[in-house]
Amino acid sequence: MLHVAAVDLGASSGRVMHGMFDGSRLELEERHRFSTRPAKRDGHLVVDVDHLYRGIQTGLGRIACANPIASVGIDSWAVDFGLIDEAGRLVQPPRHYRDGAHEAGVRRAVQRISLEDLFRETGIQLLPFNTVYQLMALQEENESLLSRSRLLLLLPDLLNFMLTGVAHAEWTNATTTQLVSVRTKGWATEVLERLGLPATLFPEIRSPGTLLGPARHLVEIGQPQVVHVASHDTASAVVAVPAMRQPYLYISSGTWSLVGTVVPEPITSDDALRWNFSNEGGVGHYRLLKNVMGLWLLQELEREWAATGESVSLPQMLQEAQLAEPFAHLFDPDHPRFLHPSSMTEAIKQAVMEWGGHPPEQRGEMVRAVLESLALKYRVVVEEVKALTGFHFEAVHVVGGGSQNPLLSQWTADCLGLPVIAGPSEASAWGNALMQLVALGEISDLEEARSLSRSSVALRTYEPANTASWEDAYARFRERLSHHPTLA
Ligand code: ADP
Ligand code: LRH
Repeated sequence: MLHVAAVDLGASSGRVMHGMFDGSRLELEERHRFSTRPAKRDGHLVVDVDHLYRGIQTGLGRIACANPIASVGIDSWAVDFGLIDEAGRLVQPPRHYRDGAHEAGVRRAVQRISLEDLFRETGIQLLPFNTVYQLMALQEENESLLSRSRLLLLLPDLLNFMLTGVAHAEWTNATTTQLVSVRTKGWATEVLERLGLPATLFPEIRSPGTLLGPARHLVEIGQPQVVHVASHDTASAVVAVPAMRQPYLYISSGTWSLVGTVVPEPITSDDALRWNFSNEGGVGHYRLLKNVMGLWLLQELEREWAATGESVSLPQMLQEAQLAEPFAHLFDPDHPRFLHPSSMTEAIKQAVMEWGGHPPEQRGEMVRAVLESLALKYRVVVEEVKALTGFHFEAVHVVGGGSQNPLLSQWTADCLGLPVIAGPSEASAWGNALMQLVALGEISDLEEARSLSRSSVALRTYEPANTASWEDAYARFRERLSHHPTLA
């Protein structure tokens, strides 16, 4: 039996999964889970790197006490990074992408390069927290910060560096910086120059599925090999999509919902620019997708209710939502106000009212509003994906924690008029473990990985029903979107 450790740092929780491969079947079991929510320092939201590192050590220790770990792979949410000085230390705690300070970076960037040029060169959608804008904001705040920095390491690269002492940039996550060229597939040097960002900050890019080196700082657990997996969590999730054939449609459903397909080459057409699509690097493909705000909306509502003593379980929330009136409080879940509102409850009410609706008051109404609006927004994005690619889809694969939400899965099927194939719920960890097997030479390629994921995970199918009323709601949703367009 081969034992691997898949560390998946999702935007709400981090988990260390124990992968067990017997040559034909892969099993994954959770050994440790910890929060990845940002900390607050000096008025900013920051990534608590020490907390993440300790969580990783604890999880690895739990696997290693019973089994020798052959390899470790780390994936995480995209775009966030640490700046390292000459001594290999962080120059300051990495900012978290939900920190409000990045907006200034967008303004600074567009003074130097047009958003259109940036998109055509990188193929990445405008999200105000992309690494490029975070860097521009830091540069504006503190001119000396970048000159004191020797290297920029995205979060998984930073943690790999802490384990091994080796500094690389893994390809899939590097593309989310909006600083990798779709033409050369290396760092976009002309863009860096126009933005005044030092090219020396950016380490050599390495492909997923390659060995990085031994975890020399983990002597107590035998210094396992560290592998470059697809270190962007969404890229790892796409590796594990259990699709039988191309083209396939997926929704990676967690804190965010990433809705898209895979394409052999980036699509940077006028429509892709207008609709704000991304072409993120994948394993042997590009991931043509768009960010939808996702279950973050629900997570924040849960948190706010719990803070007022109204603690309620997810199944109960879903039951209440099912009893609420359909399509009564629709809104665009991608309005920038939802990125980090002081009150999610108030932000949703405001958005519903701006669309001419009555604000939801009851918990069930609120949850129903969120889930229906997400399903309708998925449909908007799916129609755009179809228009961009000319692809025809027969089903949609929903992976990630959200694939365990039966109501959202059913409504997604109803709204898209397509069967939803739900699972795996820990897709990023699966993709992570599978790429370790590729790097170790245990399996040969992505196709084999995909069929291993198909045969090892229980999937659930939701057939579309009630499509006529969803069709109606979609027409109304589109009309309101066109009257109240929001960026992205
Ligand atoms: P991330 O990787 O971004 O941290 P996950 O993929 O773990 O997120 O998804 C977390 C979300 O999945 C939760 O916020 C919750 O809405 C949903 N989820 C997780 N478990 C369940 C469950 N058993 N039933 C319904 N929804 C669930
Ligand atoms: C999902 C994700 C997504 C990014 C966001 C910052 O966890 O990686 O793909 O856009 O986090």
